[in-house]
Amino acid sequence: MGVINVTPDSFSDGGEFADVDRAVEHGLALLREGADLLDVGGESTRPGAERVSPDEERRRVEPVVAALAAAGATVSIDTMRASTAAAAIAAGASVVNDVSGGQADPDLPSLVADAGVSYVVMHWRGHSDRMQQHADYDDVVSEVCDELAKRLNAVVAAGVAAEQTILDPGLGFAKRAEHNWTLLANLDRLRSLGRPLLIGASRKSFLGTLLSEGDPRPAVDRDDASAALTVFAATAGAWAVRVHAVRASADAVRVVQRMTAEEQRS
Ligand code: PMM
Repeated sequence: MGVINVTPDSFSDGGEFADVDRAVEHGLALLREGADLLDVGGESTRPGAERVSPDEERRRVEPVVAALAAAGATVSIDTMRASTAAAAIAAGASVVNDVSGGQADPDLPSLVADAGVSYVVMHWRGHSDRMQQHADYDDVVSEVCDELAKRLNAVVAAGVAAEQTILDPGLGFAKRAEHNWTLLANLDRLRSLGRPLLIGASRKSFLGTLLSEGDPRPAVDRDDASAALTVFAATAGAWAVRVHAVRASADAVRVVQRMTAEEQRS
């Protein structure tokens, strides 16, 4: 899954693809690099970010989704709002990526149910302006699994078919670096929830901390480390990784597939 942030303020690429033509051009480049799916977002969720208005969010994403869908891409809309998701689905999106897992807008799960599109349900404990206050766990793997299972039940109760859903542990969302690493080392536990897994580690600050030489490594210089994590995610059977730089991760997935086939043969 290639990331297209149509925002002025995302943490790693804010402003780079804020106009429609550049965002579309970037999406087409990510497809050429091997992306199977493009995730278009118009609201930054970096820690501390303030919310964007519904009108502004829709204005940013709708033409980008429409152009990429018309070009034949499978498009995911990264939004917590039913109104934005509805506009994006009408423009051709076939996946809704809801980082709040149905908690931010109670109308979103039923919209997804009616539209019959795929639904990414991410682990989330509150909006970005205060999410790090909720980064408190006794046992992060058990708690994230339990909370995700509850969200899955809630969206199913709202009419979404379990088969429509994809689960995501939400790395960096109400999680400190050590929580992200523990979750990544226990993807088998998340997989045991029985749904495909999406992993979004690309360029996140826990990688900047790991690679720090005094100061954290800048976000755009974390792509090699992100691709290294793609190897782990693919080996652990993740359904997809959400990444900014696609080629290295797409290549890594092909290497893991080839190695897995070889291991099964011998
Ligand atoms: N991370 C970000 C945004 N959207 N969606 C899902 N499903 N999972 C994630 O981990 C995720 C996401 C934040 O990263 P960005 O600011 O680079 O888009």
